[in-house]
Amino acid sequence: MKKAFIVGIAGQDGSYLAESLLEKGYKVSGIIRRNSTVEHQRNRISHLGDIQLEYGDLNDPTSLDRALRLFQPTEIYNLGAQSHVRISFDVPQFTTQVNSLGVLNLLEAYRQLAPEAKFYQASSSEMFGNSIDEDLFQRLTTPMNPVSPYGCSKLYGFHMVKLYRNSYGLNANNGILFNHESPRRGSNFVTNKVVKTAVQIKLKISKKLELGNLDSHRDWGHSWDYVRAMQLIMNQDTPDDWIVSTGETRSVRQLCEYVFGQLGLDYQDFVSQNPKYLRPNELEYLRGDSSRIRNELGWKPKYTFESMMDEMIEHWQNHFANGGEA
Ligand code: F7E
Repeated sequence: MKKAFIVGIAGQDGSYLAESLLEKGYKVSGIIRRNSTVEHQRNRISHLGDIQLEYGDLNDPTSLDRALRLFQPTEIYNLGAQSHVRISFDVPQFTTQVNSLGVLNLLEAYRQLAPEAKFYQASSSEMFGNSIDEDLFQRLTTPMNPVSPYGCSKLYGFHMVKLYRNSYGLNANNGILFNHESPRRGSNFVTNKVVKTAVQIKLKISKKLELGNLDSHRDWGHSWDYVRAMQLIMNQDTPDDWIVSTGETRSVRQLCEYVFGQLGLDYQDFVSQNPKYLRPNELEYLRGDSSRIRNELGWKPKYTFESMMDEMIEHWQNHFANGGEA
């Protein structure tokens, strides 16, 4: 029987992945961190019946050992991270401990206790920083020059996965995923922040939306499509590194224009810039070349930018119609 162990199972990607693997007949397990508001911690996975959960932390190697001994996975997914780029400037050490040393801790536990398993590392397009090829795409050969503590910490994890693959013959894979969103995205990431606040403005619960840089460009896909890419990567016999992206790019301004437009509003009447949301250093432009995973593994996203944003708008409309918290 296939047994998946997911670090970060309570997060956006972890919850979609767990759901999808359960449907495919996997036994699914994961670790969650201790949190003072226990009610909020399992929001994204409370609808999933049959998963095994233990407390654990990437920074506590004993908890990783214990989990691997207990669950004996055939597939290990590391989706755990301090994943907020701006916040990584406020807590650079913590970000590094989780996103860099945490990966090392998990790789060591994997090497020693479950070396027959396959391993997936959530690597990120933030590792590219402002490098871009002449045709305005990023791909595996594009130099990686990160511009945030988050990007630097992820680059360490990326290289360690390759090192463990090459040194110990492990089936360890990197998926370099570009931004991916959904109704389950935290509302301090720009897509869900814009959608949630625009719906609040439409309902007159809110009057304005303050953002940082409106001119940065992102390649935004849907988390549901991206966890399917993770599974395709893990179904290969030979370990490798893969780019997962839509190949389209839009600015934060275009995002606002679309979302407010869908609600019959003009974003320019409500959106202003607050320097508080600017970053000490910004990654300006992301657009990924995912032709290899499309051609070789047959991956194709189901969502378009528009259908994804429409789903997120509907989610927040239903949330407030049902008396959900502002
Ligand atoms: O920012 C700009 C901001 O925080 C997107 C993570 O999943 O993707 C994500 O990182 C853009 C940036 O995502 C606000 O400056 C403007 O240019 O939604 P975000 P991110 O930083 O791209 C990568 C691939 C990851 O791996 C990360 O884990 O939007 N922006 N105004 C804003 N961003 C936020 N959060 N809030 C604003 O008010």
